[in-house]
Amino acid sequence: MGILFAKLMTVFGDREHKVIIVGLDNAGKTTILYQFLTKEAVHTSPTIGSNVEEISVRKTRFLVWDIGGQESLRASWNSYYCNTEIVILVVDSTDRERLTLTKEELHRMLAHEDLQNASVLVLANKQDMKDSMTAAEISQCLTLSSITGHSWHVQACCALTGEGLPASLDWMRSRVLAS
Ligand SMILES: Nc1nc2c(ncn2[C@@H]2O[C@H](COP(=O)(O)OP(=O)(O)OP(=O)(O)O)[C@@H](O)[C@H]2O)c(=O)[nH]1
Ligand SMILES: [Mg+2]
Repeated sequence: MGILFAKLMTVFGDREHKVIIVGLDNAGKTTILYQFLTKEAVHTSPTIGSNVEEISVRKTRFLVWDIGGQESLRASWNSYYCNTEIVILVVDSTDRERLTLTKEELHRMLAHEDLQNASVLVLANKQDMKDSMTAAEISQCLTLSSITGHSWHVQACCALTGEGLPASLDWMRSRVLAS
């Protein structure tokens, strides 16, 4: 009965689903958060701490936390994990040098007990830049296929134009409605 009630609440849009946006500094997390919200590219500065916004997708409400990605801030990412349903990992698709570091952060995160039920959306951002890696290349470098305990998806996008972001929100919505 409890599960049925929770599902009905979800369908009628009464429950917020917690989402966190993580990734290295300069990946484009804050630009994505505000592109989700306003459908425009905003000017950003490096995030110290976090930003939080509510985003609605056809009556499904997400509470989206955008967390600063600078090295000194990464140790505190885990304070945001509790009750998270979706982790969005943003990757700067031109940043080949730090992809291994991103991979380590991703796999460390997914081992955390507070994220055991979370789904993972990897956004291969900055697709407008020439020489950006494709979503398939990033998927391979991050060894996403080795992730078995979490539902995951990779999506190419450009936070400046918003390309790829509506499809990302659709995936997020389908995930929370399915669970
Ligand atoms: N060319 C291009 N630039 C982008 C894109 N997305 C973000 N940027 C730029 O990348 C820079 C960093 O973007 P932010 O959104 O502030 O990055 P962040 O991941 O929030 O960084 P931290 O808050 O330091 O963790 C800004 O100059 C953005 O305009 C994109 O898709 N294409
Ligand atoms: Mg930021």
